[in-house]
Amino acid sequence: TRTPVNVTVTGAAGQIGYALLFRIASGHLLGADVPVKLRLLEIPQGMKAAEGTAMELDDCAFPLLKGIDIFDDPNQGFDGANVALLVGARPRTKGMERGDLLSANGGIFKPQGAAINAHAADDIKVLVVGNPANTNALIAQAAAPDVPAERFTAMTRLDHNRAISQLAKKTGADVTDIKRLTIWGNHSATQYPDIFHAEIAGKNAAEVVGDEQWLADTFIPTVAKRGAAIIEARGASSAASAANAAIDHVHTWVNGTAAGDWTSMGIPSDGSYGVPEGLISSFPVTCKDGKYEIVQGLDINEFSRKRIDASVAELVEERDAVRELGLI
Ligand code: NAX
Repeated sequence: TRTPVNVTVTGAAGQIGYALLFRIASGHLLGADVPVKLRLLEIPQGMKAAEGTAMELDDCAFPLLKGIDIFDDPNQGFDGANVALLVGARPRTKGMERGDLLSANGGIFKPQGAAINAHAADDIKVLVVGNPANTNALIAQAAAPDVPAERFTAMTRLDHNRAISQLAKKTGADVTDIKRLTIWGNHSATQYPDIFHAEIAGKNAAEVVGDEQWLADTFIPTVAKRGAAIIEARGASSAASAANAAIDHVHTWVNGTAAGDWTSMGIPSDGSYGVPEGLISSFPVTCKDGKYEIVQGLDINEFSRKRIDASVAELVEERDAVRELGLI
């Protein structure tokens, strides 16, 4: 029998948390043979609702779930964590300036990074879901100097999955026929979903589509603004699809990408593709044995170059702003 893996989830009482926890407990995060212990981290006002969710988790009698603990202290919440999903964040409210948003989130992600540094297991892997995800990941990482920087990642898998689905709809292909799609840059409206290296049933996706106008005017904005469209339709932001993407991100990181395919993850740049070193930006990556590598050698055309550069410029601005606020 395997030792249970400790999975910490912040924002456990929120809507993504509610969609996420049951799938972690049923084995979708790490595998059908991997027992897990859940550590739920909330703020004091969220504790009671988190307890209610824990009661429901109990009521599922999940064979793989070996324990649930609930905390409002990050030092306890991250104690012994092997995987940390940082979902809880401060949303942007009406009239909030970007600086206010960044400093409110700094107040969450800086202490959480410090708690991870001090208390998490040596093999800790961190996924930041809470927005602004890339920059929150940068803040947490900067507060955890003893943890290898590459263990801090930000979620662009929802964007990746959205792009696959839109492309499948456009071309009549099955989602499983689509490979090698890439989200570049920031998880924001400036993100760039790139199909120039993607394949549909082995054929180049851009050639199958054959319509640059559709790419520029429909595909890219539909993917980039999908979050807003969901809010408009549902009256609440994406939750089950975001939880699903978080499951996919960690599952792929731990268990690997399929041969001939890759995925998109927000990861610290090593300078590849002209993205300044240290920025947490989305790249095409392959995963193997619990590690990821940036796919190298892709030819970046002019259409792609200017869009990648624009999203990366936004990441630079966010980094400079949090630097100025003393958060990194
Ligand atoms: P909710 O507001 O439903 O839940 C957030 C939960 O976090 C609340 O229960 C709150 O009490 C808790 N929380 C706040 N501060 C905390 C702290 N310091 N420690 C622990 N818990 C804390 O939001 P939800 O819809 O679940 O969304 C969570 C985050 O995901 C938001 O920041 C949202 O913007 C972000 N998203 C990111 C996506 C991505 O693709 N990267 C997509 C979906 C989603 O919009």
